[in-house]
Amino acid sequence: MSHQLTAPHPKFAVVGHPNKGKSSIVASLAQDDTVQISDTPGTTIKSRSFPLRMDGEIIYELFDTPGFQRARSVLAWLEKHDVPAHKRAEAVEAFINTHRENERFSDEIELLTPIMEGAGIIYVVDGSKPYGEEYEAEMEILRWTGQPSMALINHIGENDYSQEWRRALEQYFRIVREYDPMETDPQQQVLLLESMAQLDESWRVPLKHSIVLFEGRRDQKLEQSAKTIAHLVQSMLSHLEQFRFSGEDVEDTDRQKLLKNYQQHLRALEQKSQKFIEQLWSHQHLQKEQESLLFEGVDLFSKESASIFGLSRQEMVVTGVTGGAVTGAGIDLLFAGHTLLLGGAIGAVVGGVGAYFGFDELSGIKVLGKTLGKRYLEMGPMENRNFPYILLGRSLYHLHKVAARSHAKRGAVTLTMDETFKEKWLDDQSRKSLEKFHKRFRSGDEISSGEIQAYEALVLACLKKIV
Ligand SMILES: Nc1nc2c(ncn2[C@@H]2O[C@H](COP(=O)(O)OP(=O)(O)OP(=O)(O)O)[C@@H](O)[C@H]2O)c(=O)[nH]1
Ligand SMILES: [Mg+2]
Repeated sequence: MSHQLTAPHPKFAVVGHPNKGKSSIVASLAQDDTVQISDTPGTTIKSRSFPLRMDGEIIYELFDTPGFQRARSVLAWLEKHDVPAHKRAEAVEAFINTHRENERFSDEIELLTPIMEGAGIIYVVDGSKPYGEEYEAEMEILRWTGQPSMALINHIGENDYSQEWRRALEQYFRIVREYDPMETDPQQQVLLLESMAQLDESWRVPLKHSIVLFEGRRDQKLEQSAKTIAHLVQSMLSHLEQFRFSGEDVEDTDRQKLLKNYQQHLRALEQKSQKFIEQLWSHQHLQKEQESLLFEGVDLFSKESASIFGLSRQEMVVTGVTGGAVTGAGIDLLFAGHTLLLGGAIGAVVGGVGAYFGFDELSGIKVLGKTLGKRYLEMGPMENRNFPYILLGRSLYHLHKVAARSHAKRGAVTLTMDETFKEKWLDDQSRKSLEKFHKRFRSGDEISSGEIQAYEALVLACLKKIV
């Protein structure tokens, strides 16, 4: 019948004991970084729905719920009613109706309500803590609801009690899986969606569909990211900054002002591009918190940035990009075999290196409009040959961090990187291919849309090596 077509989308209530990672799992599955997560038990006090939308359509809906507080009392109430198995769900309904106004059971009412309204159950436990009988009342109550259910073992701490958990959970749940909400491996997500699809016949089709969309959306996000980065490189390299000066002669302060404006403009372009990519990967929260994900203290034009992301002298020679303003390239990678913390340790590691971007090394300065009343100084396009690689390295590094950041992560972003990052995305061949475009971008000539597309494809290929 046609009502099949309008069947409601699958819904899942993520339930369990307080502080076991329920909200973290919701954040990871709904790819939503606004879910409230903290190490204080009882953080979630209201059930909240997180629909996963793709192209305006709700694919599935997850309910974040408070943890059980009085499971034993609830179960005692239910058991007092001593109903046959086919009436147990009605007893749960009766419990909700009877205690709706009762503060004592507000957490249980909150978590049972979406289940009784048709949500499947995802029961979450912490496999790093031993199993205990106190969980049995919770699992028993869930059984009384009669709704399809599965269990997820999360690991918050180091210890591993998953074997005993598995044995206990399998008594109550047909499907028991491990899941790590801090992990962004798309394969893990797909495997879980496949398990969820097994819970109810009518969810199979929509959830299979969601897997296809999910994978397609990841490709879209990668392509969109490559486009954004390609556009960033092109617009930075070709940028012309003008500065109107008033006096007869060009003063040193005018030149400095122009350079400052030029650099500011490029920094702003990079930031805008990063925000766009964060949004694309659903990390709006990073912006709301005014938390800059990256490059705290590692300025676009700093020697640190050049030494981490730029080409070494040897790479410049191999790529044939010597000549022009290459000073920024004069730094070979100085760190080897250790992990760096961006923003902190880098200064210490590369301190003492003299060569880095200076005034003239970005671009020459022209004086325009000599004969007219208005006179301008102009800077650009970018002449520094190493700059596009530094910019690409920074952009890819940022993307790699954003794409790998779980939506369940909260708090400060610790950024560590090692000297192999550049090797991961850049080899001799891709460097040579990229260089042809960089040369075009800094020529100041009109760039055709075909060229831009070809460059985007190159960036996408580099980007796929690191995500
Ligand atoms: N390292 C690690 N920490 C986790 C993991 N899952 C959850 N946590 C942390 O455990 C704490 C509790 O996570 P929440 O997701 O808020 O747990 P909850 O079950 O929703 O808690 P309540 O809402 O209080 O019932 C938070 O500090 C999380 O960051 C995990 O897989 N690994
Ligand atoms: Mg919670």
